[in-house]
Amino acid sequence: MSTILIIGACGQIGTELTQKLRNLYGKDNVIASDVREGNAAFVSSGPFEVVDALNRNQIESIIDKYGVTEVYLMAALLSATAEKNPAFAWDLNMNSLFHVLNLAKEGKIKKIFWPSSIAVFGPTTPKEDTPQYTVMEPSTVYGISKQAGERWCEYYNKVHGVDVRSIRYPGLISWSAMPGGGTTDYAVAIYHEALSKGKYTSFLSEDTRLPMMYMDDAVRATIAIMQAPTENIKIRSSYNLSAMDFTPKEIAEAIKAHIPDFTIDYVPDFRQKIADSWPKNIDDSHARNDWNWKHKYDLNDMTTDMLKNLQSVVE
Ligand code: AKB
Repeated sequence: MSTILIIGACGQIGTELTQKLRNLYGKDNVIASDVREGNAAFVSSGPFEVVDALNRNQIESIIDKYGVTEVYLMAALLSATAEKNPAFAWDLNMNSLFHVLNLAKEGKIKKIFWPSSIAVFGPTTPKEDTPQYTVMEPSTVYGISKQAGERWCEYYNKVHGVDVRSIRYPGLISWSAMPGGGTTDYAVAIYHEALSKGKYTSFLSEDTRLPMMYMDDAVRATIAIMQAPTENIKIRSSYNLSAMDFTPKEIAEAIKAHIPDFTIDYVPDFRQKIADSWPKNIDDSHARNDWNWKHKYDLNDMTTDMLKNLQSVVE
């Protein structure tokens, strides 16, 4: 039986991942942790510890306390925030990874999940159907840290036998927790503001196409790659993963099908340049072949589900 530690459990992915893992493995076998206490309901649904991802001793003492076998390292600074604080982004994104890789190398844990991102690609990468193996010259602080992290994951697997598994997440859309500091965050904010104000000002231009995924699919993929037999995980850097791609104009049209009076305008800011450096859509055939990945949600399914869930939270 696995005992799981989630570092960064109060973030956008961690919130839903923790609940799903607790349903699957039992609440006492899934230890949520974050640098500060999360909301009371979340913290009271199972064990919670305050853990700074940069403090190796703290991580190690929680591993010892609970007999942790698997770590999901979800703490990171995302693309927009990282541009504003490069030194801290590099420190957090790299050194938290080294801590868990080294703990695995020393035999303290058996398996690691570490998230990478479409941000590993850059302006010289082919933008359509971006292949698994291609030119990778990321031009953002976040992308550089994820690209370096991927190289270290593969190195620790090949040289030290560490069982580390990773996905290059596209932009993630969810209703239960807000994202923080990403370039794809507009695709979450737009639903909130469609319901609360009936209008939204996009910080990306109307035709900026990016790869995206509903959180339900992202959490399923994360658990699927961790549960797959070792021999199926043939890529130890990180897997391309894809579900849908759309522009701000297209997501606005999908919302208008439910809220006919909804309006959108466009005032691009510094995040436009980040988005312009990323792919429009992704070829994820390796994930589909190696561990049977299949997405469920397209733009219309996601829009229906997002609006239904957000409305029930507001009511
Ligand atoms: C971001 O926008 O920074 C993230 C990502 C694509 O990794 N959502």
